[in-house]
Amino acid sequence: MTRQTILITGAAGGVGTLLRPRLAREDRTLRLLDIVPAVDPQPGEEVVTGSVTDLDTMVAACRGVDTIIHLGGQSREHTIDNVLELNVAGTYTTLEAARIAGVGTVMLASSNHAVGFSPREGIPEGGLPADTPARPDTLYGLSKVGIEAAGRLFADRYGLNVICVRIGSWFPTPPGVRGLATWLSPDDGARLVEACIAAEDPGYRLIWGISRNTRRWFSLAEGEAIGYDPQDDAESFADQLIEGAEPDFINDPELNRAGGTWCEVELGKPM
Ligand code: 15L
Repeated sequence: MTRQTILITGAAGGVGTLLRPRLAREDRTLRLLDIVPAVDPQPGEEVVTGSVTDLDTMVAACRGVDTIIHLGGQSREHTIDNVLELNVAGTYTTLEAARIAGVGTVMLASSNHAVGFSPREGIPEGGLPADTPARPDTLYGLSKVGIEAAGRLFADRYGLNVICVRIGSWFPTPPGVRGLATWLSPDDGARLVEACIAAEDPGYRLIWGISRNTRRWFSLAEGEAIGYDPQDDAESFADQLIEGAEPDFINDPELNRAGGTWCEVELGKPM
């Protein structure tokens, strides 16, 4: 088998740090790009320091790359200038570099906050579809809609394979009761990335990035269609997370919209 090269942007962040050991393979190079150097590089890892907004840096980083896992950018609510620059322009630059360098597939980290105002009420059996129309809850969510649109543009114009993952809550453990529905475990996150790497000519896709949570209300079908088979369930944390009455995912406004409390935060105020 020929050696694979995977470029991870935002590799020094929380998700990149969870992914690195889980994606390590003898026949694979992980190229780790971030504005600060990724710590403690292991055999098979290459460290690149630079910004996803710089085209020259990105074209150089994309050389010989099979798949890009694009995590780099702003991960919280921030000013409009900040999220447009880091997320929309940063993703455009990453896609343009992928095109120039002939990269096969780009996985884009979108977010549940691109559709954060979607209500739990009235969703079809099987869950909220992964291609639910944009309903951003924040400027951050708006920038994630822009990321998805940038991916669509490059797929339609140039035939680039682009998989946008509307990530739920990708953390070591579910963050609070909402996480019982939205959690993406570290191991399932790696399974999802492996499915994106293995997908042959997927074209443009939107999928949800969550685990097989008992209380999920987001569809897994679109992820399963590219081979994602999540094994973890936030339910194993339910006893720790639920204090008192059972949570009401149908009526509680903190739980029954995809974005949870992000629907109420002050727009443009850095978190
Ligand atoms: C996101 O998109 C954020 O990047 C992350 O920090 C979490 O807040 C996550 O969504 C979530 O909704 O739990």
